Amino acid sequence: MEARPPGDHADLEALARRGRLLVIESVARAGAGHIGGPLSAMDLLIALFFRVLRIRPDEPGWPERDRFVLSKGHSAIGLYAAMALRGYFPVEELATFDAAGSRLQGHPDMTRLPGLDASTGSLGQGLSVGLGMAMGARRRGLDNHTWVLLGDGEMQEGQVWEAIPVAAKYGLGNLTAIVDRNGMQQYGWPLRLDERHRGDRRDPFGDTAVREAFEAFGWRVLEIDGHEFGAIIAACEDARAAGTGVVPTVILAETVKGRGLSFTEGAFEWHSRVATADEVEAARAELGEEPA
Ligand SMILES: Cc1ncc(C[n+]2csc(CCOP(=O)(O)OP(=O)(O)O)c2C)c(N)n1
Repeated sequence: MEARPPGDHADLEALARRGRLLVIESVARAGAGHIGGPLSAMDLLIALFFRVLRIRPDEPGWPERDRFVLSKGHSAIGLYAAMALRGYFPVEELATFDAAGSRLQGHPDMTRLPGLDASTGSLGQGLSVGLGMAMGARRRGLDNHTWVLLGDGEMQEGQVWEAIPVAAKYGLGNLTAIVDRNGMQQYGWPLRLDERHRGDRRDPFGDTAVREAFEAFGWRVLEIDGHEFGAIIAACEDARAAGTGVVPTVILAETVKGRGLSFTEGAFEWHSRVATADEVEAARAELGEEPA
């Protein structure tokens, strides 16, 4: 195989395209599920599972592994696609997504699928779970890192704002939150994309308020393009390097809801929608069917 120039992430881009198609196909087969959130997070998930997380897919319970919590649990199919591509289980098993008895439930169930560190789906809880993991790792002298992926709509949940100061108080530099900042949530309530709210200081989730709030609570904030693999990996390396310190890191990742397909990008109705047979074909045409 030809060596790739440094900074070239063609392999990750191909994996992300494959992951996005698996999301569309799996949700279509199940007849239910989420699309917009899994697609906005796919580049983050691929970067994490292929470049960042210290994991052993063939030994999912390895005690020294990094911990990963998908706090925005409704994006489970995106996580399953990344895990399957990484070798946790056969890609074919994605065909059981959301079926009765499947290990791949509509929201992640850690009691069923080895490799999941948390059961999630009720928004707002994952950062608290992750901070407990990070605290436990400190107490046991582990040098692993805990990563929590949140939605920007999810940032409205009160429990998130309890976990943020507690993580700083306990000096958990080994904890990193990543916010998938796609600017949309379920029914289209605009966080930032609506001009009426842009720069509006009464909107606590406006352009700069989330950054300032994290900083006020003593976190270090990195802002990146959440679809640019080089930026994602660099930010995560930076966060890991801070792991022995006492300041937790948040990575605010600018993303596009439904990213990767012309007809799902920025479209609220694709938050939770099932592709028709024609739309699945259109997705195959756009994303390509070649194996990653
Ligand atoms: C506590 C709770 N309330 C409501 C829901 C239903 N719900 C699922 S996804 C979602 C919107 C989440 O928006 P965001 O966090 O921005 O996720 P993304 O846009 O990345 O999909 C809502 C309200 C839930 N899962 N949990």
